[in-house]
Amino acid sequence: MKFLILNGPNLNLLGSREPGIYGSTGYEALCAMLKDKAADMGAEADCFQSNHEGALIDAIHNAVGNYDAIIMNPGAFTHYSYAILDALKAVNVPCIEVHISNVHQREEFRHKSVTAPACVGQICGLGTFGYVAAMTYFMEHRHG
Ligand code: CA2
Repeated sequence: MKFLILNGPNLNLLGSREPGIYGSTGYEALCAMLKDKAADMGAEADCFQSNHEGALIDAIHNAVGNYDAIIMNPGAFTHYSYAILDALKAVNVPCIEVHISNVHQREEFRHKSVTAPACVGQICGLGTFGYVAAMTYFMEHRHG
C-alpha cells in the first residue's frame, strides 16, 4: 500500500512553536517517523507539505493512479476550503483527515470541517499518532 501524506499551511512550523498544542516533533522528524512506520507495516509513505491551496489540490489530483490512500491534515483550510473538498470528491482515492490537536476543545471556527465529508473518517486530538492510526486503518480496511 502506498500512502500520500499531505500537510497544509503552517505545518512546516511543527516543533518550533506552540508545542503545548502541536507537540515538539518537527515536520521533517514527523515525515521520517511516518515513513518508518509505513515500512514496518509493509507499506510506503510519501510526504508533501504546502502553504498553498492550489499545490495541495494538484497533489490530490496527482494521487490518482500513484497512491492507494491519502492521509491529509489540511490545516486551517479544513475550515473553509470548498476547493479542497471538491478535489477530494473528484478523485477515487480514499482519504482520512487528521488533526494533531483536538479541534473541538479550541475556538468555535475549528469545530467545523468542510473537507471531512469527502473523507472516510476524521481523527483529531491524538497528536502525531493520528497519522499512524490512519495508516493502520487503511492497512486493515482496504478500499477499492
Ligand atoms: O490540529 C491540527 O492539526 C490543525 O489542522 C492545525 C492547523 C489548524 O488551523 C487547525 O485548526 C487544526 C494549524 C497548523 C499550524 O501549525 C503550527 C505548528 C507549529 C507552530 C505554529 C503552527
